[in-house]
Amino acid sequence: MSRLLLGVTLERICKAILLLCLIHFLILMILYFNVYAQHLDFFSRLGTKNSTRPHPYYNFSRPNGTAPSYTAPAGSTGELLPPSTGPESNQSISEKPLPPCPEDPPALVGPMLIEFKSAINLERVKKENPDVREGGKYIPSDCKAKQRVAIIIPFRYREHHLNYWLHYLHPILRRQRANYGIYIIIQNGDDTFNKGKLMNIGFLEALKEEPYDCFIFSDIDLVPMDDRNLYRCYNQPRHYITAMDKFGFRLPYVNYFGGVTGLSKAQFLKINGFSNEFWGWGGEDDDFYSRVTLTGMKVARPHIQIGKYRMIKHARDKHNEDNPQRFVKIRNTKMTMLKDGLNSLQYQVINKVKYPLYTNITVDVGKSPPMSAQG
Ligand code: UD2
Ligand code: MN
Repeated sequence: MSRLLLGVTLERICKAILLLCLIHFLILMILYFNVYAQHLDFFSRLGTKNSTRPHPYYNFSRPNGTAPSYTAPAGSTGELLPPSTGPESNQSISEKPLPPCPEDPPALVGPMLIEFKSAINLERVKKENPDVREGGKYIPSDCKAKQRVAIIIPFRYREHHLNYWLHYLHPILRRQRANYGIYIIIQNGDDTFNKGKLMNIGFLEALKEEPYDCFIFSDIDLVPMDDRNLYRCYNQPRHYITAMDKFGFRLPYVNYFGGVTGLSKAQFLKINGFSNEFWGWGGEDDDFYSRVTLTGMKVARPHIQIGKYRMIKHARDKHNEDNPQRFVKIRNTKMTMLKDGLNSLQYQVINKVKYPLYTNITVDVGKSPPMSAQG
């Protein structure tokens, strides 16, 4: 009897152990499948992430340059890649070759409304052009511009005009995908203004900063009315103005070369720059035109629909009176141009300040010689 009892007890213990083993096995199986399922989920999520959400610098990391174009977030102008924010993005941009900027930039809008009545706030202009760097420099981040363009502006006491110029020109130049820098060359003191000298100084000083290929010399009071008027240099010196409101949307004479002109570095060197000897208003632009034609070059202009300009109305400035010597001087360009220009330029830089939207260079150009010595 006691043996039978012992046998039954042993059998129960064995069953209990078996049951425990079974339960243990089941628990292990459940745990195992749970963990495996999580892994599956993790990998599947990883896979989905990779295929639907591009890496922030995805555009730059494709080897064959066929990256899908960046779509700007709603509400933005849709024209630019986001500005670089840190070393990582800079590195990504600089390491990968960018495609060349298009000949016809797609963001251009064509004819624009230009007016000089609204008040301009430069802080707002800066906010609206966040990718313009210190000193008024801009480099397109989504393509490589063929030319580096220095814009040289002769200046004294025209802050009001400068604000309009910056307000209109920065967005235009950015849409044009230009790689550019803005140089405001200020004549120090109240002596007679010398625009030609300021242009020559701008050329040399800009070249000290960057290896510019193209130089655009612009009055501060001139704004293009169509952004298809590309601020670039061509195989001939360029006059960007084909029609101006000041002249009833015509030009005063066919050889007129004032206002906004552009020459490559080689073209400007070939003509020995501007004359340094035109003190006061007038003539330096006609002399400049003669330099171009006397060296066998021709001036080209854009189509009349594209080359329209507005000039801010203004009175003649003090210390920039008519230069009575100009008529004699412009007859002698052929004789004077080889010894009067970049190769005879004398000046001193008084200071250079880099503002967010432009670089200011204040210079001493010397004094005009007495009238009797000017002939
Ligand atoms: C015409 C020409 C200009 C030049 C000038 C004669 C046009 C559109 N432009 O302009 O290129 O040939 O005649 O010298 O026809 N400036 C100052 N402060 C001054 C004086 C001049 O900043 O006190 C600068 C400023 O950039 C100005 C430029 O020099 O836009 C030309 O002077 P202007 O505007 O008085 O001459 P304007 O309009 O007759
Ligand atoms: Mn003017």
